[in-house]
Amino acid sequence: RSDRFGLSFDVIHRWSVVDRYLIDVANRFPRVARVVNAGRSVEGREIRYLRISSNNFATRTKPVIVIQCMLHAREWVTLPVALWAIQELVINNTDPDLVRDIDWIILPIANPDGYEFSHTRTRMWRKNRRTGFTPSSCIGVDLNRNFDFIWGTASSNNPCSDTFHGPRAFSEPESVVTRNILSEFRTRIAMFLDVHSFGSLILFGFANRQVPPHSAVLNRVGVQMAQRIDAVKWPQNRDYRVGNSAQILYQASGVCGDYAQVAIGNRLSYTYELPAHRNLNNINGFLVDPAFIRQAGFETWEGIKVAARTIVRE
Ligand code: ING
Ligand code: ZN
Repeated sequence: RSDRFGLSFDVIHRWSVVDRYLIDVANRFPRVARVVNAGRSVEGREIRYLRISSNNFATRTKPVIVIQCMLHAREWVTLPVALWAIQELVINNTDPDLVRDIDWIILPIANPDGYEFSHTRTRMWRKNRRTGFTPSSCIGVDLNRNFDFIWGTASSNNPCSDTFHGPRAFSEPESVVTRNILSEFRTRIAMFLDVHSFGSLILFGFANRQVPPHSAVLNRVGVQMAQRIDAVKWPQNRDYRVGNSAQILYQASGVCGDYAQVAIGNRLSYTYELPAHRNLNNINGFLVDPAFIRQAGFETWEGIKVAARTIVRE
């Protein structure tokens, strides 16, 4: 039995623990889960993701849903979203229809170097750990400005900036991993989710204020997800807001979700901003309340399931 198999939701696990877990899941559930070695980070960590499918993606007409977390190092609360999805789909098999009708790709830690640096040195690190921008001694590219969608127009060319877009689009191996997932499955991807924090937002394209042709559909499914999360969320957290990223947050360029929106051709691409840490002192929103880890996994998955079933139905 698999009763005690799985990662706990009382702490935010380190990269090496999660990495080993992906391999263990694939070994233990070989009929539904496979691990893919997708490439190496700047510092040489293997970036792995899980493919979850009832028949190893063989049904070419089956929709694919991609869940990507931790593109930004300090956004630790996004990790339990990936781990909760793996738990429900693979270990508990809570909703067999979701594995029967959909193929899943789950990338829990898209930026492993930055994530580890955020654990060991600088908690508020955001970027990857690219070096070599001489004469600047600053480190790191903002991976969510490094994608090839209006790259370099609303981001920084200063390596010291937290939104440094890198020397060119897709200069970073971590963003290339995501590009490769998108180019492998293209329009078979019915929904792409890039999970960030914080702000309780569900954002869609485009970050230059232009809206995709099917923005009414993006908005409708986004609102469905938001309403479900709001129904089960902690009462002290804000309601989710849904909308165009530039309109309800700020303008940006080279963002992953926008590149994905084009790559998957008028299907569903969202950037989630999970809730901020909230307590009476109103401390930094990137910090994680340990009591919220399980809830973050649970409530976000509730939202994702609503969209997944809408995709299957429509
Ligand atoms: N926020 C996103 C960022 O990359 C975002 C917000 C996403 C803006 C998509 C525009 C488009 O800045 C965080 N927290 O990273
Ligand atoms: Zn982010």
